[in-house]
Amino acid sequence: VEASIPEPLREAWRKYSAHEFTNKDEFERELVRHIETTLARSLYNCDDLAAYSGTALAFRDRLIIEWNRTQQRQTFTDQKRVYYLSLEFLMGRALDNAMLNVGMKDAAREGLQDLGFRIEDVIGQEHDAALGNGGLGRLAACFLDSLATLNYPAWGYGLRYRYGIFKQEIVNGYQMEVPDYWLDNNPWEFPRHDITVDIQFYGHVKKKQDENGKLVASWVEAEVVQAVAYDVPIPGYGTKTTNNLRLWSSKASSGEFDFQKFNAGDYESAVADQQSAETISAVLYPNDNLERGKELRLKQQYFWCAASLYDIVRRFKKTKRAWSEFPDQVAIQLNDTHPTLAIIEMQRILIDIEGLEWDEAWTIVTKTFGYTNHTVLPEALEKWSVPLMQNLLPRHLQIIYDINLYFLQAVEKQFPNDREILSRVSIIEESHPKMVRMAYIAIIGSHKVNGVAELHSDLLKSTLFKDFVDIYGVDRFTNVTNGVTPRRWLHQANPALSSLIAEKLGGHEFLTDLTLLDKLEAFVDDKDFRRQWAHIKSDNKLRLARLIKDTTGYTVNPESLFDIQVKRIHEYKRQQLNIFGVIHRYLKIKGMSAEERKKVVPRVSIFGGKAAPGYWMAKTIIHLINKVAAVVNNDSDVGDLLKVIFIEDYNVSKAEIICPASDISEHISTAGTEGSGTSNMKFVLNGGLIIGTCDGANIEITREIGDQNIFLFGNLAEDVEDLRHRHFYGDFQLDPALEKVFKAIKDNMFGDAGDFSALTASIEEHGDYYLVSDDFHSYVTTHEMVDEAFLNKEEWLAKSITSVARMGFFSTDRVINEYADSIWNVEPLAVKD
Ligand code: CGF
Repeated sequence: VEASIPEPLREAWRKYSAHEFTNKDEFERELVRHIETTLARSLYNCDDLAAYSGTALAFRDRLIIEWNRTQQRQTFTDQKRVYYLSLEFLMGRALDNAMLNVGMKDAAREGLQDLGFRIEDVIGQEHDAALGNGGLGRLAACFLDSLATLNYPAWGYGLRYRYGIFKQEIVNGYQMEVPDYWLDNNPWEFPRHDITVDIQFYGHVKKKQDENGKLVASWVEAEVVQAVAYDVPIPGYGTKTTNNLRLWSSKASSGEFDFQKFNAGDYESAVADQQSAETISAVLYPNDNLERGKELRLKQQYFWCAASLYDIVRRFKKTKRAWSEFPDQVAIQLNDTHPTLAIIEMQRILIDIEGLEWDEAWTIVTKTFGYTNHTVLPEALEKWSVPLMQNLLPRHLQIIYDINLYFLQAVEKQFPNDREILSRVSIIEESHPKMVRMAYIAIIGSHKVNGVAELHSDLLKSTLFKDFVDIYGVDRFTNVTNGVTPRRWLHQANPALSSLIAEKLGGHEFLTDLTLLDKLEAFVDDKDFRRQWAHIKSDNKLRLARLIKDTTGYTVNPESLFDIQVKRIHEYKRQQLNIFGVIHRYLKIKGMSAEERKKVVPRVSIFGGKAAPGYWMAKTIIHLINKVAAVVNNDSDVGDLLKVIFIEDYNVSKAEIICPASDISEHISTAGTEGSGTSNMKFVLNGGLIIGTCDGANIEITREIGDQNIFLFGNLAEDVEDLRHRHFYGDFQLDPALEKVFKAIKDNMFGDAGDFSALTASIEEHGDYYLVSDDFHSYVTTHEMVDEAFLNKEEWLAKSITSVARMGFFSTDRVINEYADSIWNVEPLAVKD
């Protein structure tokens, strides 16, 4: 490509090519230029928001220059690329991250100061890009950061929702949902009106003969919606690599509106088509770990898969390689089953459009795809009804039936005397209506399937996907334990700690090789270092105390033990266990003498997280937390000994303030239910200890940091089934301490008991599926150990430092390298300065 452009032309382009600013003065020039020309503001009317926009535009220019170069490099070297398909990318704010990743934050700080602005105020103007629900979406965002930092040729593909996850408001203790329109003032995306794809829905399938007389299927009389690309540059840290996140937006394909209808005076229905097309990418479904089978969701999934695959195939076809080389050039990772239709779409493209034979096509497909499973929760496993699929995607349903037929034939050959296995592993569930099991397609159509923590991957192999292990062998199933990016979750969220570590280790290399943190252990006994470490934690607690004051009005004492649980609200994550524990503590304090109270370790119990709008039990838990807060926080008898805080609208930018401020954080899911968890990693990386169950990545965190540095409690995964079984047959006794908690609730101590009866009944009357009562005793006694340990400040500090020093394993850089080696078979691209 390069050689085809004549040298004089190249020379002229080189001469006038845009350049990045490289110092404070150049940054200021760019900033003022954008404020005056792009934003039409001036010295006299530039507020913080305009300063933010100007700064973001200046940095965006920098990113896009490197983005262009990266894309050219990737095209010219023609190496294998990775495509990460995720319906969620929970990016948070971009400006601070961009400044740090390109290494220009200090220049920006000084430049802004020269012009009369404080960098913190400017950064604080940015709206979070909240295109995700929780862990799965945030993991995808961390992956993008690591892929760019490690110079992998990689693209993310997602949907450009007009509304991200809703904003949560707490009104009278209840969660209210408010739409989050985040696109105003978003300088980080580039609309690509030249990159559009027509996507079909509905219609029917006709068989026709091609020019060679072969019968091929063709999908006809379908409705067409247009996908428009929006590109978001993803800068790596300390590298020139800037990768691309391509988000698709939907639009009516027939132009603005139907002119015939318009001319006939039917203006409303003329724009209706356009509106219905735009609905596809309008809103992120706000469920975490729950699938509901709504048609619009299936439309979203196909729209995004088809547009992304069209793009990937178009790029491949430009190289003029043979189709058999596709898997050598392309690795596609499915983030959960949401993009499973991409497997079917790829097969359709190869057989219906490109004319390949079935087997040849299927070999290419299975070599290309990898599938990551994030959960064993049955309610999260996607199934689509056959009639729905038949109507919306008639050709895809045929292909699914064919895949199933060939697959079941092979299974039958392999297990000739086992009829049962056929119905167990069939893609089609024989229910009313019949359902398509998406996870099975994802397994059958991929060459590797991975879970996200060791326990989770083991459970997949021994329960959910056991039959498939028997069919394909164990090698198809692997584990890649999750991580977090240390750039955002240490360097950006906790700059003081990052500097202190850099000072001790002689530089910031640990940010790209987190295993270097182990050198910190040498300083555990260094008095001065400990003092600074403790000081940073106090400052971070003060910062959180200010956020709490500003958002809830409550004053908390930063000397207290900060006990934090922030994540989606879900019964399996057991915020109910936590709030019952808080009530237990409250009742205990109330019953103490003045003398006994002197020994109580003051505590602030902090909660945050959103409940899916239709998840009534989760909303009840939020309500209870807020009602308990109202009582406890206004009880002068208790004072600072206990405070309860619910932080409204928990999101990525709040997490950046919350994670560095914990003394202890809670990761207390019923054993065997949490895929991995990633906030556990963020908290420990910032020097907080954790209380947790033997679940998800808690187990590997324990292995790395040592069991003396973590507070584990509760039943083990292997005991859960038996306990549930016993409850089911009536063998259940409410824990006596929990009974007292329930009595307080029923006595209307926290408002109308009727509001919480479903919650208490789920435990004492309906089998306690999440084992709250079974774990209650060990939970509260472990909390007593936490209090005890907190009193010994020096010991606590040693635990905190040692834990951070041993967290090297949990970087997404390690995670991405594992995916690259064991699943994608891709190499990083050499980048020269
Ligand atoms: O994915 C989760 C999260 N809730 O989004 N799953 N899903 N679906 C798991 O529950 C977490 O345990 C996991 O850390 C996360 C990312 O793999």
